[in-house]
Amino acid sequence: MSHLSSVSRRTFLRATPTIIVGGTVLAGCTGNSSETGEEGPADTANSPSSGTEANSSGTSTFDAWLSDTGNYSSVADKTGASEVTVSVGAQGNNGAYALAPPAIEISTGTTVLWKWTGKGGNHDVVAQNSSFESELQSTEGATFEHTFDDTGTYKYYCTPHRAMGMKGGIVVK
Ligand SMILES: [Cu+2]
Repeated sequence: MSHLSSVSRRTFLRATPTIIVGGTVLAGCTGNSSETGEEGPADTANSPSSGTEANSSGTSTFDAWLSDTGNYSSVADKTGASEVTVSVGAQGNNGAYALAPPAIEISTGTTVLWKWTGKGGNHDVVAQNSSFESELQSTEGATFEHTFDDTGTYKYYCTPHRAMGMKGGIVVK
């Protein structure tokens, strides 16, 4: 808030340079602006788009597949766990139309347990390569599981909400 007001005040002073009334106030203003950095509209600084390079392996694998998946930012490292739970019907994609976490990295032999939240209507989880496919379910607490014995990359989606971005990815190492 103070950030925004200092920016707009700065713009105001810049736009109307004749109104330099209080010399001390202006000095304080200038000090602030050099601290926070001079250029650019404030809103671009809050863009969540970057930061995908932090995860060295796996992350870029799903950048295209999950480009319209609202709650995807990186691949969650779940390697070493014998079972990993993914929420089906989690909040995201403008409703309860998300998988959470949407992208995970697991070890071979890991069982993924999808657990329905009961929200967002009917969901299923269907692998693009047909290696697994659940029923359409809507009941809270309903589950589906699949054990991944082979390494590889698995892309999957929810049939009714695929176009809304309800998609997921699993890397098996
Ligand atoms: Cu769905």
